Amino acid sequence: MAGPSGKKEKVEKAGTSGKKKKDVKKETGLGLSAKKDDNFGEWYSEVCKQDMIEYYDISGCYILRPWSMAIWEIMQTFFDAEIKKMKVKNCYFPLFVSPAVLEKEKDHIEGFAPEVAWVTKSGKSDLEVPIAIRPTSETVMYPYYSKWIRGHRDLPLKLNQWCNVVRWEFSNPTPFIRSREFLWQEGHTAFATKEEADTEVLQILELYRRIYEEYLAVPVVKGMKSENEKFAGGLYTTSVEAFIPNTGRGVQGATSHCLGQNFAKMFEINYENEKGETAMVWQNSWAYSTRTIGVMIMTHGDDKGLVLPPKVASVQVVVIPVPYKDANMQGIYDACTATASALCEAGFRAEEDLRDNYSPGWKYSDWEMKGVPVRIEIGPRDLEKNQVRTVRRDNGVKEDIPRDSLVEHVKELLEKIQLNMYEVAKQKREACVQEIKTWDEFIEALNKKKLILAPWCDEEEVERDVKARTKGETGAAKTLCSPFDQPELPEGTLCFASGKPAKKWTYWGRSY
Ligand code: 87F
Repeated sequence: MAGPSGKKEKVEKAGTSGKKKKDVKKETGLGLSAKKDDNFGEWYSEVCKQDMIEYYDISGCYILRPWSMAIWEIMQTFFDAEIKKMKVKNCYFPLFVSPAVLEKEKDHIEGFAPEVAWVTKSGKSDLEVPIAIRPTSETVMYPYYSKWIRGHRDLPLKLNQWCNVVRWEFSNPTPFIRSREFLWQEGHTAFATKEEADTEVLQILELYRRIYEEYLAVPVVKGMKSENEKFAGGLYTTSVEAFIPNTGRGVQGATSHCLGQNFAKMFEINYENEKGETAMVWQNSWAYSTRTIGVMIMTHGDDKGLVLPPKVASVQVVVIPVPYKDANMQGIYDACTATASALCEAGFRAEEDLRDNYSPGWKYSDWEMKGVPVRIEIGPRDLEKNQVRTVRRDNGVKEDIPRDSLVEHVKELLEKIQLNMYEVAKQKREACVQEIKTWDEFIEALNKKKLILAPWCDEEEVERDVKARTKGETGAAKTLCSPFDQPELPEGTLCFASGKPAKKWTYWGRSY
């Protein structure tokens, strides 16, 4: 199975190199060797490898370990319940696509063709017809939409599937952010009217905003993609865009497309309306993927490792005994177990760490690396005073709290952490936003890794020109989105790149 493009693959080292050094680190609990501000790429890969990801012997493919899969499942539970409220139903279509179906919508597939992976053999014999692996499911699903939609009573049709897709990318793979196989949900809906489709596009986009801001504590901008950056097969594309200050790169967080009637034409998705006439449906498609987890790690992680927002952490509180010589060991251990149980009963995800082959200090570093939002320590003095000590992962603040107010206190603490992580991330992003007016200011801001907000004439040719003029080792600058929340655009404002009258404010930057 490989892309038919014939390009030579860059071989990514599997996670075995430098293993000795890392093992020693793990044993001593010394933590990460790379610093987030010094070597972001190395830092990110180290943090991921600690608990979230295992590297695999196929470049661009990663094992999702329980620590990251749990985060995916929490987001999935939220989103799945929300779309069910919108009457979207889950389904499952096959992984394989026949070439005839895949290539039915030529314009849409053309630009993507080099990334499509093909199965060409079974055992040693060549397949009569090679079979593609889905990179997305428009062409897989829409022939059946054509079959299932007959009359206006069959509309709207709203389906979603949770699945994996494969895109054989050649630019450098990055865990969660750019992998050749990834998990996502893809929603595909069909309506009688454009108005219904337009409304749903924004409802879904709002759910994506909530996943990022309320669950992952990552601030995003909602907006419209440019003509160059939209999904070519559709009418318009909306997205949520995040920004990584350390690299100065934007990252598309999720997309919600209005497909218009392009696919309906291609796949003949027609129905008989109330007047007995044949009409074409209006369609949307929308997706978010495991990329969300990568954006979260990049946003919040620090030199000690992961920092998990409480709402998605599979362990929100870890309780660690701090035994001293001659202390009442059993009493301390029992208090730890009782504390974790009380928290679990109150609906939190809590665990005690009673491993007797590690020191408390080692355990502190270990759980800090894993990003658990709150650590509770219980030592002899705490036992005596009927209190516990809480330590926040996000800012290190310690507090002694009476055991009889444990549950209320932890509830408040987790809420505070969730909010604070969002606020801190938002401040860091805001500090990177730079409004510019001229080309020189644009280039200066780009070199300073800013998130650029610029007045733009909204012409495809001009965006292509900006890309060409900024092409370099670190990739060209492009539009991220035009925010729905537009600052005032004074009359007579000119486009920073073309000098023509500006039509809107648009975010620009390099991106993932
Ligand atoms: C790669 C290979 C083949 C992206 C691809 O965003 C086809 C494609 O169609 C392709 N990479 N796309 C665009 C996907 C559009 C759309 N699909 C449904 C979404 C949301 C979910």
